[in-house]
Amino acid sequence: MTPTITAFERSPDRGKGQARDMRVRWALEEVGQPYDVRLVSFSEMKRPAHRALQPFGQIPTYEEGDLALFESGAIVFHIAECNASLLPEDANARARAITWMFAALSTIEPPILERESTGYLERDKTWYAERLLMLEDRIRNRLGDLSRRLGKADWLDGAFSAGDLVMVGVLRRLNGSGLLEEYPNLAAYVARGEARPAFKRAFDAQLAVFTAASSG
Ligand code: GTB
Repeated sequence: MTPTITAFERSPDRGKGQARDMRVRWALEEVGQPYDVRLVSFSEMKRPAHRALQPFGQIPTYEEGDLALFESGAIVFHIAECNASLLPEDANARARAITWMFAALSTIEPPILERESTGYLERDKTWYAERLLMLEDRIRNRLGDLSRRLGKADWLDGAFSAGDLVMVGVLRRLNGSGLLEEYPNLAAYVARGEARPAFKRAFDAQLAVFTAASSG
């Protein structure tokens, strides 16, 4: 059964692949699963029909037969569980790959999101510059630890896994901040992820949505 995901009708990032449907698209491309996309506007996202799928009125969602999921991490996990190739078969290696998905979402992403939201919401405050420096140092703490753990390896734990997919998706949110470039092995890690054919297909698909909306 072909799953249907939701994505922004017009992504605020202008097709840079920062919205979280990108991670889901990438996972689907990695496992070779065709999918449909239902585009939603900001107002549609807040209506009861969409909230029945996503209680917080956000994208992405995932529908497959009777199953409806939200939370990009849970969706990527589901895709990885249903298809070989994104999670190792060995039980311990599989558990470690899942651990990296959680680490990406609950240890690395929060300070990155905090920095982003201060940029949107607190830019006019007298203490903005000071807070930004503090938040960037928090991110550096996490990136430093991650960089040491990755070392010279290509991926976090052996072969590319859903853990890497989610981690690269999270680290990409630093694009344009200059922070990632302070850790050359992490910058190279993200570039390796972005060079994967499945990433490119997913990226192009979400960019095509933005391009079509802009030219229409
Ligand atoms: N924890 C949820 C998940 O992982 O699925 C978070 C989902 C989420 O934040 N969705 C955002 C959304 O629907 C889009 S991805 N926002 C609309 C709303 O809350 O009303 C976050 C996002 C949005 C825009 C950019 N950008 O423009 O760069 C980047 C990321």
